[in-house]
Amino acid sequence: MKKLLILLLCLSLPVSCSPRQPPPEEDPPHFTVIGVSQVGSESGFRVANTESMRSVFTEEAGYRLLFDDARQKQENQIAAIRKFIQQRADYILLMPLCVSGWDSVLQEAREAGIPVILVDRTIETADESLYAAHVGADFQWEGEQAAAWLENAFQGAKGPVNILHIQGTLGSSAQLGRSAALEQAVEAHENWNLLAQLDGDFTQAKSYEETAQWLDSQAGPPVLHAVYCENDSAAFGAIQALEERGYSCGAEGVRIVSFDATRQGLTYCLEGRISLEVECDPMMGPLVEEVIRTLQSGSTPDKHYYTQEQLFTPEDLSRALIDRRPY
Ligand code: GZL
Ligand code: ZN
Repeated sequence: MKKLLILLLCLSLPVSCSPRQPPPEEDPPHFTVIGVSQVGSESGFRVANTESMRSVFTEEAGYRLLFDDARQKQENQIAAIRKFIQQRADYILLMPLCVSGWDSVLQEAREAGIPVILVDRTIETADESLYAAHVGADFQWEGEQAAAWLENAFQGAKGPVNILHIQGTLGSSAQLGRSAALEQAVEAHENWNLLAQLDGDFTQAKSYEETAQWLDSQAGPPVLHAVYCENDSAAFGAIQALEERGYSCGAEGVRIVSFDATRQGLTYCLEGRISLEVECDPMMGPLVEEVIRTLQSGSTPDKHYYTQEQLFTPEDLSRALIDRRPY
């Protein structure tokens, strides 16, 4: 009887009948998920800017990058931000194509508790709390450097200084800043004539097309003293259209000023075809990571982190210097 009782007792005890559980998997590494909404791949600057993000936010460094190329359309950027919210990104990097139309989607990101960092370009909003920080350039400052160089180049010119203006993507903060600087300088010099403002959309193809069409639409070949190109891609397109029509670009001919200072732009400058390059540094990955680290530590980052930039003229350049540059 006693044996029966003991047997019944054993049977009633809870026992694990499955084989021994393996030790709990160490939990998968925690990645910081970064959603990146990039403008597109319209220029050498943009390609380098993307490369800078990819080289900083690697899996080895503990990041998972969700990357979207908006192909120059704001609605694609808005859709990408909504996707990053659904994917519960930890941070969103936005390179905003243009300055307006962001408030509602940035409110959705704020409601989801996801900090947004503006990279490269910035936005116009009444509510600056919609973004944690902006890392990029001061485009008005860049334009003012170019305008000051033109002022110096045409110092004491008695007759008219005829300027052709090839603008970047209309409504982008880069175009607005660089255009405002030129327009203010034209206002300040009564002998400067802004012959035309063409929309080159920051691409070589559109800038070439617009410049060629404008030149061919004039009664005779216009007398040009300077072409203000709002990025290197625009300069390459404008120079191609000008040289095809017999213009010489350089100190003895049409002064071309350009922005970005990509290796190709600096090569044109070394050759003298571009007279002034205003650098626009795309390598913002490390600065953006600094902002993320500040946020992760619970501190409040500065609102603006400006890239440091320099100017180049042919005399400043050598092949070796250009080859050493990262983009
Ligand atoms: C400026 C950037 C501009 C570049 C162009 O920081 O937004 O956009 O100057 C690019 O090359 O298209
Ligand atoms: Zn810049």
